[in-house]
Formats: sequence, structure tokens, C-alpha cells
Amino acid sequence: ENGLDGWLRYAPLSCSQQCKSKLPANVVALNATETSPVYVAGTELQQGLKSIYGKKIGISHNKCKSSSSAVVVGTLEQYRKTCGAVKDVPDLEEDGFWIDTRNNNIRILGSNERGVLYGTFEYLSMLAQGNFSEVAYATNPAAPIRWVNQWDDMDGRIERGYGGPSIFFKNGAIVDDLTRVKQYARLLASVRVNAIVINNVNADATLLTPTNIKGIARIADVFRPYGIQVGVSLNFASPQTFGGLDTYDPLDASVINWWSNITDQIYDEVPDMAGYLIKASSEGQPGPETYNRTLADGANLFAHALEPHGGIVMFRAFVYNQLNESDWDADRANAAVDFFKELDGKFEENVVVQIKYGPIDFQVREPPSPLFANLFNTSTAIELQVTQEYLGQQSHLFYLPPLWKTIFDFDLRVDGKPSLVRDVYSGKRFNRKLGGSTAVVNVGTNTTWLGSHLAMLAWNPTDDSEGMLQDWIRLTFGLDKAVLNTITKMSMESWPAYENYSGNLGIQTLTDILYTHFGPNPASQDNNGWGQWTRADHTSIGMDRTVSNGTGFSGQYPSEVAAMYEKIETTPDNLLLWFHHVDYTHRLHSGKTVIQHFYDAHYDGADTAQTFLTQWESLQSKIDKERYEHVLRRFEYQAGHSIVWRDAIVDFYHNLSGIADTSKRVDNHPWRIEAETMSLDGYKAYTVSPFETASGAV
Ligand code: BDP
Repeated sequence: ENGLDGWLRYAPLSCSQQCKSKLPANVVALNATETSPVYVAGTELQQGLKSIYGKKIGISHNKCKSSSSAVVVGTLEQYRKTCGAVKDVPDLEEDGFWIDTRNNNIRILGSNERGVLYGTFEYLSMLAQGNFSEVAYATNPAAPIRWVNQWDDMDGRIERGYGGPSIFFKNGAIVDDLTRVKQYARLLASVRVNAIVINNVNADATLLTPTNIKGIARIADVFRPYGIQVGVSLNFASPQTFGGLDTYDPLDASVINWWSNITDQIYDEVPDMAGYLIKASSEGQPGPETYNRTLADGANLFAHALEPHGGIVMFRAFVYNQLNESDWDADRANAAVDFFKELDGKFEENVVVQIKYGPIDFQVREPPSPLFANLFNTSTAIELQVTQEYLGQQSHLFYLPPLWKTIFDFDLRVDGKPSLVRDVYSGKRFNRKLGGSTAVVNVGTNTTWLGSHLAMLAWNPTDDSEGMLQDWIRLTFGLDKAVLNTITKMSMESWPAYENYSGNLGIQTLTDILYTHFGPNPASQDNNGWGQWTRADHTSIGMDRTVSNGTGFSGQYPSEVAAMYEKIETTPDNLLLWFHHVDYTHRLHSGKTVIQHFYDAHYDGADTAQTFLTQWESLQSKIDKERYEHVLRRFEYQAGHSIVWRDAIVDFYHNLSGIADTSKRVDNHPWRIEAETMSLDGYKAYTVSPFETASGAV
């Protein structure tokens, strides 16, 4: 197996007599239009039943068979029209569904067609896990916005993508063959994603040529039957760089006109386009500040152009420009609240501010972005990253949902009241109609999609991370108990292991920050505008972000949370160095000193990574060769690279602090083989560029 079908591979299962009696004899899909999600739901059921249980079934579209063994899929409205009254079904929200499998009379009814498709995938997920329990329940999505963002460039490269080149673009245009796009649509619909932004936030205006707009329409046609809308990222300076105007001032009439024309042209081709994603005034990207306009002026420019068409603007809060030496004392973590707080209420209703989960940038451990507690009259969405940019780039195992859950479930205590982050961005806490989540999911043409078979895509903020993982394992690798237990164990250990060997106590992933974002380079974290600022010297370490002594960041939270982070005693150990500057000999709540914790954690983390390899090897006979070998290579790599991480970081702080490891491991580095002591045949040496800390250097 090559992984292409992901968790929708519908692997064959044996079926007892009792199981056979539970399989539907036919499908009724209450829409005969081939491009409708209900029609797709029907064919998906047909394909699933054949592939899992070898059962061939027919599909009818226009009449409601009351045969006791039919599965009927349709919207509530379609059902009422064709089949009659519906009993038991509670009110459903947009994209919600009702599933009823009682008495061999299976009905999957949606508030709309998208909901029907979601319910169908849920039913198929049960069948594919051999689960025939009789259920009857309604499910509504966690939030209205459930998007993914691709960071694909027009030339086919993907920024921070580790699964090969783009499935959308090549040589400046949209590819002709969209087969992979269709396969992607199916996977995304099954996890209830409802829109995709297809190009990089660092956007290229040539996406807006008439030919490329037609290409976007072809992509949208492929996604539409799966209930997925397409959106695009725009470059703020396009009116000037692409449109030939002499300005891109968001308040200039010619600029307003230009965007409104382009927007009309896109909607002519893609009448249901989801909207725009904008990265402006950040990391050198153009934005409204060039003309002394506010970020709200910038966002509203697009909001006005989209409003007549019903589109929305996802405006990124990842705005910071601290790249000058004079700013190196400033704290990048403060930027989002500094820029956006005063603009609350100034954004149009169809603007959603898209906020990375933490105040810096997809790090291994961050507190939640305080911006979630500072916008009350503005819709927000949380931005997550499935592509493991700082987290091992799909070469290290990293099961992400437990990390995200620490953010989703965090109570910000706005006005002293319960204010879970997930209730803020979903719109519930401050009564916003829009809101939700978006994830950077840089899939490429590789059959693993993301670069590793173990990098999964799905999440639901209210689901238990382990339960969700286990559904995915059964669907992806089968029902064997050892497979289930082993992959569960490794996955649940993966975040703590990576955090342990890449940077703990809130000091962050001590990776190379200037170029690759891969591999250890703690020295690169300070004295540049991109760093996380460890402020490490010979005696002490950590970034003081308190109000009393530091950058004031802790004061961006509501009072109860601010008070907790302000004091060392009440700051959790895992964020100590994020908020405080302390001596290496400072004692943690655990009783250990900071430096000894560093040493121990790095050894522990690398030890755990060694076990991933052996745990995986124990599954050899239970997993098909292609996927087994692919994952094996990743674990072999991780086992070695975790040692590189361990030794680079431990050496760095040992040299800096001069404090010995009480367990005396620092001087002999267990399992380490120095490159200098090895000889290789048939290889030529070359200088790695950019430089990566490994052997003989700190
Ligand atoms: C950083 C990435 C960079 C992105 C940027 C962003 O390194 O490639 O363009 O985030 O999110 O983490 O805009």
C-alpha cells in the first residue's frame, strides 16, 4: 500500500452471518445530480461496502424505498419531500447531520448536503472498523470555519512542505491533471473541512491572470461535490505590481475599484468562492502600513469587495516586523496584541482575524495567543500547523492534537468568567457568527501526502485526542491490537519526546531559526529579529516577559491569567523560561535545577526516540511492506537525529554554564559515534549549507 487513500482505504474485513444481516441491501441517495455531495455520498457508500465487505449494492436516487435494509442519505428537506415526515431528529445546525442505524433502517440526514456527506463518512468509518452498533444521534460541527491553508507557490514548490511538489501548481499555472486534487477533496471532506486556500500566504499576484482564474475555477469544480469551497491568498501590493496602478493604498479609489473588479472576475468563474486570506505588513510582505493606514483599513478593503458575493476575509494576525537591530530588545510575542487590540470593532462583519495558536510561531510549547482574550467585537479563527515546520518536518514522529488541546482547553478567564480558547474562536464566548479553525496542511504529490504515513490530518477540538487517534489507526493500519496499542503509545509519547530533546521548560524548539527550522542551533535563537530570545548567558537563561521586570507580555492576558504568569511560583514549569529569566541553578517545582532538568530531559527524550524504532520493528509482520519500510526509515533517522539534538543542546548549555551533569553523561554521550571516527567508502565530502550544528561544534 502506498498511503494514497489514507484512512479511507476501506480495507477488506471478514463478515460473519450476523454482520451480513446488518449490511444494507441498497443505497438511496436523494439527489441525482452527479456533482452534488449527496450523490457523492451514495457512490462512496457503494464503494465502501464493496471494498470492505465485498457487497455490491445498487443506488437509486429519486424514490424512497422503505425496504428495511436500505441506507437512505439526503438532506432533511429532500427526505421530507421524498420519504415523508422525519421523527426524532433534533434541530440541526449548518453542516450538521443525524445518523440512525437502528433496526436495519439506516438514515443519514443532513441539515444540508455537506452534512449528509459528513454523516456518510462517519457511518463508513464505523463499518470499516467492524462496528455495527445501533446508534441514533445528531452531530453539529464545532465551528462554522473549518479551513485548510496550502502554502503552495505558483512554480509548484511548497513553502515548508515536506511531501513533494504541489498538487495544484506547476510552472506558474494550475496543473492540467487534477486527479490528486479530487483524492485530497475526499480526505478533507471526511474530516469535515469546508474550505481550502490553495496558494501560499506569501502570495504571488500572477494567480490573478485570466488563465489562472479559470484554473482556480477548475479546482473549485473538483472540490465542490465534496462540500469544499476554494479560497485564495492575495498579495497586498497586487494593484501596483500586477495591475499597473501607481499605488496600493487601501483607501485610494483606483485601488478599491481594482480589487472590486478582480473580485467580480473571480466570482464570475467561481460563484461560491469562500474568500481571501491575507498576510499583510508581516515579514517583509506589503501591507496598509506603507500608506500609514491601519490593518483594519487593509482588511476592510477586501471585505467590501467580497461582501456582495458573500465571501469572507481571513486576515492574519501574524504581523510583526522586528527585523532591525534597534528592535532586538523588543518582544515579538507582544506584536499581535499591540497591533490588533486597538482595532477591535473596526473590522467589517465578514472579516475574521486568523491567529496562530501561540504568540510566536508554531513552537513546541507556547501559551495561547493572548489576542484571543483581547478581541470581543471581531470574529477570530485559530491557525494550526499540520506541516511540522519546527516540529521535525515529518521526519520525527509528532502527534499534534495533544499539543493543540492544551491551547483549545485553556481558560483565559476574560472578565473572570470561563473563556476557553475553543469557545472564543468558535464564536460562542463573544457571540460572533463567524469563527473557527484553519490549519496549514502542506500536502504534496508524495503518496504519503505530508511526507510520513504517521502524520495525520484530522482533529476535533472537543474529541479526546487518543480516541480520535485510535479510529485513525484502525482505519489506516487495520484492527490488529498490537498495531493499535503500539502506534497509540508511540504517538502519545511523541510530543513529550520531541519537546524533551529539542528544548523544554518553555525555552522553545532550539532549532536553526534563520534558515531551515530543522536541527539544533541554540546559538541562532538570539541577536536577530527572528529568534525566540533565550537570553542565555553564563549564569542564567529565559526571556523575562513579566510586567514588573520584563517585556510586559504577561500583562496582555486577563488579570487571573496574567497574575499566574507574572510570578515564578505560579508559572508552570513547562513555560518557566518563556516567562522568566532565572539562574541555571533555580529549582523547579519538581525539585530539580533548571540545568539538570535540561540534561535529564534531553537524555530522556532521545531514549524514547530510540524505542520508537524498536516498537515499530515489532510490527513488521503486521504492516504492508511499503508503508512499513517508509516509516522504518523515518524512525531510523529520528533515532539518530534525536541524539544529534540531545548532544548539541546539552553541550551548548554545559559549555555556557560550566555546570556538571550530576549523572555524568555529558562527557561520554551514550550511543554517540563521532563522524570523525568513521570512514566511508564511495562518498565525497561537501560543506553543508546552511551550516547545521552536529559534530565538533556547538
Ligand atoms: C513562518 C514560516 C514562513 C511563513 C510564516 C507565516 O517559516 O515560511 O511564511 O511563518 O506563517 O513560520 O507567514
